[in-house]
Amino acid sequence: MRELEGDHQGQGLRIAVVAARFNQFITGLLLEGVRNGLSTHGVREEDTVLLRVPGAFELPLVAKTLAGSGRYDAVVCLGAVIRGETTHYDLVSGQAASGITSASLETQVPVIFGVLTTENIDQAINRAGGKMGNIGYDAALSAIEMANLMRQVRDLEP
Ligand code: INI
Repeated sequence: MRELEGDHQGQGLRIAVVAARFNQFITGLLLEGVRNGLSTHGVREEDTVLLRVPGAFELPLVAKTLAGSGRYDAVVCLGAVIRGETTHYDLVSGQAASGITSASLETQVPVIFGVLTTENIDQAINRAGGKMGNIGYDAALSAIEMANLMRQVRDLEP
């Protein structure tokens, strides 16, 4: 059976990043992880763009517009929704997740879910460069891998 997999070579890829300002002390750390993941895998600074939105709820609109523009190979969404901090945690995190999924499916461009949804601040810190790694870095690698896989998917013979 033929097997296809995206690699982590980012040379020539154009990547857009959308970052929520809400809980910026966490999303700023996620952004550092994304920058690190992209640059260490060959994505050039001039092939990237960063857009900031108020909160995770606003990520899908900007992500979908970028993905549908035809200018980017992948879009990375960054946010931090912390249950202890909000009564509408489920609403914000659920809408962010379903909106990001729709943005990707409707444009056929990878839109990566780099949104932390945690019970408390400590869990968020642990996943934003702490003992559990940095999901921003992981999101950057997912963006590169998916962009490269989708190129192969589009090139498949009928
Ligand atoms: N936005 C977040 O990104 N994380 C949160 O934890 C959060 N809380 O706690 O409410 C949050 N709310 C703001 C929301 O994303 C929108 O910006 C706001 O509702 C305006 O549409």
